[in-house]
Amino acid sequence: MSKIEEVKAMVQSGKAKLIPGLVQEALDEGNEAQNILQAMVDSMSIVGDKFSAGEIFVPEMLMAAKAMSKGVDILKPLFAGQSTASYGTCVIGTVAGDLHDIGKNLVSMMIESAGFEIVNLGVDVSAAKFVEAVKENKNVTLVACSGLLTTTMTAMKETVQALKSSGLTGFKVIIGGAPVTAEFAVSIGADGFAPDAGSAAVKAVELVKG
Ligand code: B1M
Repeated sequence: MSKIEEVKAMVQSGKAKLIPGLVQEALDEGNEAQNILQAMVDSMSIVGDKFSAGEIFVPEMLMAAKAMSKGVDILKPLFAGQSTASYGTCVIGTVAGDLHDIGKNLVSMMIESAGFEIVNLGVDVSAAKFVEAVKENKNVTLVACSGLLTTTMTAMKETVQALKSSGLTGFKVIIGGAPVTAEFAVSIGADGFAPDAGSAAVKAVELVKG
């Protein structure tokens, strides 16, 4: 089994302690950080499918998530600081009621590497907290909202509405996450949508540049 396949298998089985070493070994073998990341993303979709099929339960899903986060920690410095541009501050969070943060953290990492300062509000972030963060931080040019649950799409709508009716200006709102579509983004008044972390960074720059 190649190192990258080992990373994939160990993320799936939630072996968090083994992951940093394996990811480092995969890098040392000459694998691209992007390919290692993709292997871990693929693992999480397999985990999701097994959860849907009733083969695994929430604790296993949580362990796989912890394992992937450990792997992302090793890869993060390799994605950092690739841009010399400065596009202001991006406030990012997962919307109220939603605890999923791996995708949000990847989006944050890619937006940061595109040239934004990041204020990461974490998970289960209320609409009011997003608005407060725009008020409290300097030069906020972008607000990024992530959501993974169909049930929290209403929280995303409330967040976008709260931001747009706050009277605050100078920033754009981008949304994304597995159940989110471009049509949904338009329907709730968001300025942009992206299907994955890489395209979120591209869209972020496009929105802020105008
Ligand atoms: Co949850 N969960 N989960 N879960 N979980 C999903 C999302 C699910 C699809 C699994 C399934 O049923 N197949 C399902 C949602 C179904 C739905 O609503 N449509 C689900 C469910 C049901 C639940 C619970 C309700 C389970 C329960 O308790 N019975 C519960 C809800 C808890 C809550 O949030 N209130 C729950 C809990 C959890 C854990 C806590 C155990 C854990 C999360 C831990 C963590 O994040 N720290 C977890 C996990 C790990 C998953 C799966 C398996 C993996 C998610 C993940 O990290 N994917 C997931 C199944 C799946 O995704 N196939 C599942 C990898 C990540 C890189 O991808 O997050 O999609 P993703 O991010 C992508 C894109 O979506 C996009 O870019 C990212 C990278 O390219 N993106 C953006 C994300 N945010 C963006 C923002 C943008 C732009 C793009 O702009 C701002």
